[in-house]
Amino acid sequence: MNKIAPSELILNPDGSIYHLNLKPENVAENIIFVGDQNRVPKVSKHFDSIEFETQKREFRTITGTYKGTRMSVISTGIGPDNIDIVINELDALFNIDLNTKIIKEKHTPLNIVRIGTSGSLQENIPVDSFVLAKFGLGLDGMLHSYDCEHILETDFENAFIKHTNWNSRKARPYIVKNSATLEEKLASDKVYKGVTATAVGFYGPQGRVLRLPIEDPKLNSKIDCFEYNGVKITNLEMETSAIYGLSKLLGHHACSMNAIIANRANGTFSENPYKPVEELIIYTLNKLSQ
Ligand code: R1P
Repeated sequence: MNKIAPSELILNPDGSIYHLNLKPENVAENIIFVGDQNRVPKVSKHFDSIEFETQKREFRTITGTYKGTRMSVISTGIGPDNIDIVINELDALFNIDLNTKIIKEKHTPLNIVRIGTSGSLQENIPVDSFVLAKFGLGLDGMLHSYDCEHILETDFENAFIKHTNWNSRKARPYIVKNSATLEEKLASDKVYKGVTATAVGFYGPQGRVLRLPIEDPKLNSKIDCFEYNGVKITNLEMETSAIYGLSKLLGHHACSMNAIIANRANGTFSENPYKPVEELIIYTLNKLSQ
């Protein structure tokens, strides 16, 4: 059995994992991801009880129970690069023995649900609504660092690349499906379903122009009208594809829930963006605990 070197799986002096500052006993198998560290207590304030809390950099964790179900809520910060850290370290806490640094024989699958904010790309998906991502469309390239071909929706990707005339100097878009089990748990007629596109930045990579011209000013409108087997690209944010990709590769279940706070198609922004986020938190916690 291969022992992982200390330089590859780094622990803090107290034995906790390097960035997340967590030990295995500090985390539940049901995990909620939020981007913003200040959103963590907005989730945990609904818990029946809290057993653990820590923070290092942007990674804040609170673990407790909600209606009797043990849950952890963790802030990931912004972007797919942070997701690489968070998911690898969470997986290590459950599936690698941190003392021997050997991969455990018994695999523990995690349930990972993101509660995020996002911009709608479709006129008919208004601000303050919820979108569940059936697929994550990665425009960020992060997953290509892993051996990942076997989990990708290649025909779907090729159709997207052709439709957008994707510039080959940018990372190849990748598409990964969510967990059908979590989708079934979290869906209802209150929630739109679609494809969540994940960008590697907030401005140029999402088509926003301030002072810099962008590589393809028509990209967002090409994305808007793309359709594959009846599924449209509904919204744009910065984490979902990386969560779906790494979760699938590591044998975990993932589903991303988006509170739509902006509509990029008609230029509107929520009058009170905290309201749909709060409503999505309550909605998701209730669905998860059922
Ligand atoms: C950008 O402002 C951030 O907000 C969105 C994007 O994905 C990105 O992380 O999500 P969160 O509100 O969950 O961070």
